[in-house]
Order: sequence, then C-alpha cells, then structure tokens
Amino acid sequence: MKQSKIRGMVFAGLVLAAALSQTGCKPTDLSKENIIPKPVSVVATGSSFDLTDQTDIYVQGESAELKQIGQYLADKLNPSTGLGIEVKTSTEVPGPGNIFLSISGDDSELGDEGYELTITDKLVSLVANKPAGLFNGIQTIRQVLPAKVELASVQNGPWKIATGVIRDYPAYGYRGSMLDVARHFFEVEDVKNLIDQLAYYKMNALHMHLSDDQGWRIEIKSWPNLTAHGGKTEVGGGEGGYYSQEQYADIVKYAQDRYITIVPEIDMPGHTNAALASYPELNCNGKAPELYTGTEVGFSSLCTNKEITYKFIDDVIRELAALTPGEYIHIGGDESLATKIEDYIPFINRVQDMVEAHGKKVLGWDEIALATLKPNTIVQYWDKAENAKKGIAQGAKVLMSPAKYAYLDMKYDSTSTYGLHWAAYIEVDRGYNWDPAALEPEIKKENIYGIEAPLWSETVSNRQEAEYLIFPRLLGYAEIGWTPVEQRNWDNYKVRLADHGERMKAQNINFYPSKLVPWDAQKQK
Ligand code: IFG
Repeated sequence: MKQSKIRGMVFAGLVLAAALSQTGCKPTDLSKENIIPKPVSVVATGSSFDLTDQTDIYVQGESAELKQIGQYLADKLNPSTGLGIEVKTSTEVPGPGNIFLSISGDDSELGDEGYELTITDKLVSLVANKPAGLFNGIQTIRQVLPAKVELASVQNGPWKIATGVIRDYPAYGYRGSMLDVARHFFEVEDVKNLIDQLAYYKMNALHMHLSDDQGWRIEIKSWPNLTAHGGKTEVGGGEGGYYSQEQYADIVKYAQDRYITIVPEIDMPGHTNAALASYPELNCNGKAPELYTGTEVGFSSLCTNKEITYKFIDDVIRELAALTPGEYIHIGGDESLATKIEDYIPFINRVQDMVEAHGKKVLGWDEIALATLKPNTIVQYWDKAENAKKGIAQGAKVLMSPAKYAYLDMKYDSTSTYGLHWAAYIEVDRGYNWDPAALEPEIKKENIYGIEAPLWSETVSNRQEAEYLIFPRLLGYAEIGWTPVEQRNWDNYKVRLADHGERMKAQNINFYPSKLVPWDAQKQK
C-alpha cells in the first residue's frame, strides 16, 4: 500500500479519535459502569443517551409520591449539571430526550424494591411495581452518570448515559446500618447525611442506638429527667445531647421519604446507667449512680424485681411506638452481666409482651434467644452463633451483624486512627468477602432477615471521624445485602469501589483510602 494512503488512514483515525474524545461520544458500554450494589442483570446496547437542557423528568399519573421521587432525582442532578431539569406529569410516554418514571404492578420478579431501567438514545425509562423500587432505580441513574454529577457546583458536560437494560432487585429485605448516638451524640444533620448515603446504596434501614450507660438520647415526656439529666454527657465527658420528640420525628420522616425505616433501640436491662442515674427509684437500692463517661460495659442493670421498672418501660415503649411507623422496636438485651439469668429471662419475656401490646414487634441482640421468643421477634446475631441458633430453633429470623465481619467500629488494621479491635481487624476486603448464608452451617438463607452493619461510637465523636470508619466498608455491606452472592467477588468489586472514591469525595465524605483499593486506576478514565 502506498505510503500516502497509510498516512491518510492514520490521519483519519486520529481525527476520529479526537472528535470522539471531544464530544465524549466514545462508544459506551453500560456493563462497564461501576454500580454499587452490583445489579442483578445488565444488558448493554452500546449507544448513549444525552441529558440536555431539554431534558425533564416525567412521572406517570398525578401521584404526589412519584412526583416526590422525581424531584429527589432532579435535586440530585441539577446542582452539578445546571440543566434545570423539571418534574412533570404525563399519562403516556414523553417525547425524546426525557426521563420517565412509571409504576406497573405486573413484574413479580422485581418484588417491592426492584426496578427495570431501560436506556435508549431517546429515552430513560424506569419502571417498578412500587415507589420504593423507583427510588432504588434513581440511585442507579445517578451512578451511571459520571462521578462529577455528585458535585454541588455546575460542571461541564456532556452528561451521557450508556444505553441498555438493567433489571435489579435485592437478595435480602433488610439492608441497614446502626448509629450509636449514646456513647457520642450526633446531631440531626449528621444523621440525615448518613440516611442520604444509605439511600444512595439502596439500604433501607437505620437502627438508632438511643440509650446506653453514657447517655439517654430520646425525649420521653413522662420521664423528662432521662434526657434532662441522662442526656447531659457522653464518653469522654463532652456535652452529650438528645433529640426532642419533634427532632426525632423529623429524622424518621426524612428517612421515610427515602424509603428507609428507623429502628429505635432502648437497650435493657443492661447498658442502662444513664436511666438509673436519672431516676433513683429505678435502682434496686433506691440510689442513683453518677453519670458515666467511660467505655466499660456490663456493669448496669434495671431492677428487674421492682414493678416501677415495668411502668417505666411501658411508658418508654408507648411513647416510642407512637414515634415509630416501622414494625420493630429494638429492646437491646446485650451484655446484661449485672442481671442474674433467672431475672433476665422473665424480664425479656415480659418486655416482649409490652412491645407487642403497643403494636410493635421485637428486635434484640442475640442474648434474647435465652428467653422465650414471641413468633415475630428477630434475633440480631452479633457475638454468639449459638444464640442465633437458639433463636432459629424457636422459629425466629436472624439479622446478621457478626462483629468479626460487620462491626463498623472495628479498626481496619492496627494503624487505624479510630475504632476498637476486640472482635477483629476488618479491612475493606474482609468486610466484603463473606456470605451471611454461609458463615454458620445452621444459619441458612431462609433463616436470615437481612444484614446490618453497626457503628458503635466509643471512639468517634463527630461526622468526619465516624465516616472514616463507615466508609468505604458500608458500600460492601450494601452489596452483600442486595447482590446475589454468586455474582459477587472482591476483584470485580474493588474496581467499582474505586470509582466511588470520586463519588464520596464529591460528597465530602471522609472515607478511609484503603491501600487494597485501586483508587487511582479510575482517575485515568
Ligand atoms: N459490644 C456492645 C456494644 C459496644 C461494642 C463495641 C454489642 C451488642 C461491643 N454490645 O455489640 O455496646 O460496646 O464494639
């Protein structure tokens, strides 16, 4: 071939490559997107959809709930794209260049939380059986746009979405985290920020550990000293704090608007020094102990043989149930080392009856399996597998929070700035590389209610410190709760997680930059 022809072809190739890189319309592959949790199925069709200033979000019908979901997406896209995307309603499919959210009740495989996202070069169409499924689907829409979409200031486009079809639905029904606001108190804004992150990763539960030895954090109107006195301090002697019932209701609504259920915990009969310090009559000897700002456990117990204790508990549960749209109230039950087992068992039995009398079901740490569990009671496995098995033997479901794999307050390694390590060092790969249904032979998938990654706050006292422990491990627990285990592997996950480094940075999340994750590989993309 003549030299001039070869030169001509090379030149043409360079021009094309330059053109493609300028307009960013390089061939796109939806299956290469770094979605977390990994969707059940992704079929790529190799083209792309352009978000432009002509794009709007159309919801089918006039449902206020669908409009709210559309608005949530618009509020996440507009600050960084500057496209002024509006939410509109329509009865039929909108014209080209738009996003369309609709409900169709006939795709049973998707369940209540699944969705089907169909992206062509003309339309982004998201369909689900229930609004919760649409809400999960819009998180995927956010994640198939460049990471800069999560920035709070206007960025240059183009804003392309690779075309194809994503069908997706969760493996487990309960996918959550826990925030211990008792050891250190966290303000409403910090809790809301965590809720937004849980939503981004399709988690649907936040367990709030509202009382412990070091603090009582929820206003109980019939026992005002619980917060007036019991909320005064925290680990280390700081000023502590508490949520008024109005503030707590605001958190619950904020979570509900994001399809996240708040599970409130009042830990008892142990972990109760803050309550005992607030009311002398709750103590067997009638004397109130001092407030406690240390980090020991297992030294406190409600007086299980005084009737006023049950009046107290009933008042607390009644007021908490009125603030809890969710099905469950968590009664704690852990580390009751100062309660004799012969007192502990009837205590737990009686508290279960009280929770049920107020229309709620019981969640408790795995020690409660030593008592007689009511049919709907759920055992949260954190420490002793034999307790979880005792619960299963009584017909209970198990919420998987094994401390050796899922405790977010565990150090990553011996050099970690924050955290404890009594259970294990949990680097990002260890937090991801386990299967709840394979951990213990007797705990099978059908026995598992879901997964929860708790953050105990003895060693963290503000949002930045907490985020160092929560992120990036939370993303792995979100995937364990959502993605089928046969589709999960660390080598694939760590590459997707690297892309989320940019997304977490864009949202000012102080994540731990684990050396096990190829954070920089994604930057060259
Ligand atoms: N165990 C205690 C927590 C907390 C934790 C710290 C449970 C259920 C150790 N109980 O975990 O209060 O102190 O890792």
